[in-house]
Amino acid sequence: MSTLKLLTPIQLGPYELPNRLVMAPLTRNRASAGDVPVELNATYYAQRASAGLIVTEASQISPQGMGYPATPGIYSAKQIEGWKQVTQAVHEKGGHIFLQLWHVGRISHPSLQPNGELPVAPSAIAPQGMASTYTGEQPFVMPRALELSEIPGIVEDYRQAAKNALEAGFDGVEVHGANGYLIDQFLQDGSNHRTDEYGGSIENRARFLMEVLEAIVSVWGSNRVGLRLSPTGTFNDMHDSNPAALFGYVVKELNRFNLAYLHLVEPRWDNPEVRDKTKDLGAHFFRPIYQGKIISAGGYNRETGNAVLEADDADLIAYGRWFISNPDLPKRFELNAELNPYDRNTFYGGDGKGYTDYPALERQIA
Ligand code: 8OZ
Repeated sequence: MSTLKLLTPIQLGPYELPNRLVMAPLTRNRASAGDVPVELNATYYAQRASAGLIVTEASQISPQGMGYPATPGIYSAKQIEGWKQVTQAVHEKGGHIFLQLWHVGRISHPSLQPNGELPVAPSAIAPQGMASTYTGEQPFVMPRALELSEIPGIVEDYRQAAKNALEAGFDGVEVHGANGYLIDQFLQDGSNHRTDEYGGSIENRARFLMEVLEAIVSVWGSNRVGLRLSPTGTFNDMHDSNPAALFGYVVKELNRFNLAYLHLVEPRWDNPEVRDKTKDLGAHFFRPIYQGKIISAGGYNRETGNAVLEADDADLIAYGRWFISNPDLPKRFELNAELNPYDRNTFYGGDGKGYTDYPALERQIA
């Protein structure tokens, strides 16, 4: 029998999870027209219900929050109905599933926005790089800086999306504060040059996140709400003049919420150069600052993930690509079985190929 700490139970908020493997939030671009989840998506998530916790793919809280083709939303009645199939299918298999709430901010494109409008952001600063659209990649455009008077409306969109998630039968929600999307754009001074109470000081830049958390906690209570941050991430052209001070402050502030967890995107362990330069901002750095549970994500395998738990730097480990290709990942870790390789060509968009057709062990042995 395996003695992997990864496979020991853990209490997360009100839930007793059977293991410490989290299925990471993974954008797969397979929602149907109207950005509605369908049966195929329910099958995919249900196949992975043996994860201690599933965090869904990022799901836009409003039409304005969308930034990629065929990502699901959580603002319309049809989307709520679509998600119900997903939560029911996962619960029938005994799993737990949180919905990730998303607003992409400037990481969008007029072709994905209502009435072809400009994407919105804290400041009119265009990210370097390309947007993903229905007609392929196109350069990011200059976003429109949000008026001060618009910000409460976006906080309300988060609140309503949180209510919708409750109605759809989720076990909790995760706020996407990572990877260069709207919340991260407010946090980091490379993308936030505002001069009002949402810009300038660290406290001001963190205000939007705190207001979003308060709104969502008012719906769910604190212990079924998680937050994802990426303090060292550079994806989507993110940078900050003092990330240690910024994220140190933010994480300390989180203690007043008693959230279900803090989910940290680590610098990639398979890139030692990056890790060495930034090691002070991984889970190890935040462990003494944060009083709640920590999920660590970042290119882990069975051994490296378990080692983080053994070192007590985190409580759970999120796996992305390995959960794509191995629906029964906890079982495979238990048996130390071989893993199915993943096919990057089918990560984003398409049908069941590379989505619901990765075999579980039983099917391979049978
Ligand atoms: C990869 C492709 C599209 C979106 C993220 C939601 O980085 C994403 C994402 C990742 O968090």
